[in-house]
Amino acid sequence: MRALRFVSSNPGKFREVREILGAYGVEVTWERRELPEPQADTLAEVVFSKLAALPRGSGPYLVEDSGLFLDALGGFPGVYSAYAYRTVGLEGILRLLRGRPRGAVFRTVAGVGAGPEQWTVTGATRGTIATRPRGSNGFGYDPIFVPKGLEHTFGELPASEKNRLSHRARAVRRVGRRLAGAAPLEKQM
Ligand code: ITT
Repeated sequence: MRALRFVSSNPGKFREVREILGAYGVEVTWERRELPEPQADTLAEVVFSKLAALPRGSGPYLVEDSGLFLDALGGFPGVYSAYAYRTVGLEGILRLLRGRPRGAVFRTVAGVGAGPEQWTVTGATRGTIATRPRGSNGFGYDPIFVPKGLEHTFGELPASEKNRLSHRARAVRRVGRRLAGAAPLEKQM
């Protein structure tokens, strides 16, 4: 079995990632910490900064960065989603969207760092923003995000359903497929 150390401050992300990669025979352990996130314009830049902050001597590591991109606001909050969540919160986002089109995309960039080797994959899920928060499953923006084709928010769906459809699941399954097709990742010296 291959193993990855997932570095993130977010327990909800860890639960999802562990479940998804388990299906590929990849065991995920969690290093709970916040990696430095520079001010950056793209999720990929943030992911490469996170990978660069990890010690070379251990790993292999998995990190990811995600964001909610609102059509009506030119993609805001996007890479600033954590900041927007902490400051204006779900209610603030709902206020910003009043009277505006409600389309949105959730995006994830996931990165694997194994010594000198670093690579990223992406995943996205299209949907709409609900008019009020609904459901208490998941975390973050889940109570207001309705994936395309469904009527329920991620907050109302069971974890298994979010893991079938989510931006993170799509990115992390790509990690799983790539690892499954690759030679075992050596523990880096
Ligand atoms: P890290 O330590 O891994 O960076 P974080 O929670 O700071 O964890 P992000 O910067 O990637 O993660 O997340 C940006 C914001 O978007 C943050 O407020 C998250 O709660 C939220 N978010 C990320 N993925 C989400 C998801 O699948 N569903 C709902 N909200 C999500």
